[in-house]
Amino acid sequence: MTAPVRTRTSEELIRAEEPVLAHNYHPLPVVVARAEGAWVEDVEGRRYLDMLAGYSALNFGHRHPALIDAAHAQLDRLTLTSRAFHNDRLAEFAERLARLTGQDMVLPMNTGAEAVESGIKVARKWAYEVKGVPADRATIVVADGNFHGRTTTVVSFSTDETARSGFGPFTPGFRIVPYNDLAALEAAIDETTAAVLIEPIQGEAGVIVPDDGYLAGVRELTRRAGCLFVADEIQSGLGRTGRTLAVEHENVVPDVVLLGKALGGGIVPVSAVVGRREVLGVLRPGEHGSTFGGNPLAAAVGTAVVELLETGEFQLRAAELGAVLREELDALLGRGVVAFRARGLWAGVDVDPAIGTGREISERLMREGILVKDTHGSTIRLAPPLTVTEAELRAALASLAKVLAA
Ligand code: IF1
Repeated sequence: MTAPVRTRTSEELIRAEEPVLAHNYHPLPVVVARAEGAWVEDVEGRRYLDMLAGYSALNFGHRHPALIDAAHAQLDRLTLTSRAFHNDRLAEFAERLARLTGQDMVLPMNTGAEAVESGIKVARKWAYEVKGVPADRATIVVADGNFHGRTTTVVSFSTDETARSGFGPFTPGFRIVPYNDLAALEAAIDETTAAVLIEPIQGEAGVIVPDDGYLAGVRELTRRAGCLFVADEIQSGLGRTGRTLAVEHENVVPDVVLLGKALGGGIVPVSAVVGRREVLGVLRPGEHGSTFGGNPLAAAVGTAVVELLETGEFQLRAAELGAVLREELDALLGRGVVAFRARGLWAGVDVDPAIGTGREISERLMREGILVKDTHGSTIRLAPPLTVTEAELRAALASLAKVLAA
């Protein structure tokens, strides 16, 4: 890699952001300048093991050669057409993504929040046109503690006051029930219900893995009630949990699956709504769209991502290394770790609050050369690239042990 012209230090760059960059984040004080695989390097050349992987947008690591090659090749040929015209990359992307996820049709979008918005629109339209819900009466049932993005409609049904407060008035038509509670879900569904929208594992809430049988129960309830099961796999999907989709752990096939993050290979934003023909088939020309959705560069990278997942090797790695992660975290129980939840290469770790907040632990880990991100309170989340080696993973957990013991 060629070194960029160095004009400012990390400290100077952090200070330079303050007056010109909206303060909607509070990043760890590390300024990343280069990255490869599971490793990132800051402006001064310090190296860190990336145990966050861009919130799972980097499931295949930084700059995976196959993905970079696909992007380079496409950059040299065609990058954007808009959907006013066809492009020669989109058919293959849709065919292979639908096959990978066991669905019929694909609606390509860009960001996760857009996929969620699109899923909501499609579910509502399906409710009016197929189910026969009276106009403008459709409801969507969601879970307490959800995280589905930042748009005004999506924060309308958030239960996180920080994410919501100050952004009203909100979009109506949502009912919130406790997560992992089938009885509450059943009680909330009625003849106006278009869909149940949930994360198969709640990420932002702290990697909350529902009880065995919950996802199968949601499938059964929605089938019986004649409403859609929409699974937000934007964070849980594409290999992270040891399967292509987290719903596969319960052999569940939702009516609609929302994908994002890793679908763009850590290169470009690529998201998609994938679903049954009966559902996505309700959209007709002009009713929904996006300037960038399905662009040839996104389709080329997305196809290369699907190709990596078609081999099954990343899902297998996530499952095998997930066992290592679980073993290492088990050993920390009572040694600074109060509790943890894990599936595949993804864990939410509750640290003894007496040791520090999640933020403080994250800062101490940063000084040990390990990058993680806190979530609420004293919880940190671990989600390394699926390309991480067992030795790197164990080293990261050894650093966590050291920080917790200090
Ligand atoms: C932020 C968390 C991760 C998601 C699920 C949709 C979206 C997300 C299940 C929207 C996005 C993000 C976005 C980022 C932080 C982040 C996050 F901490 F909030 F929970 F990943 F861990 N569905 N997740 O997790 O996707 O529009 O961002 O592409 O908003 O600060 P997006």
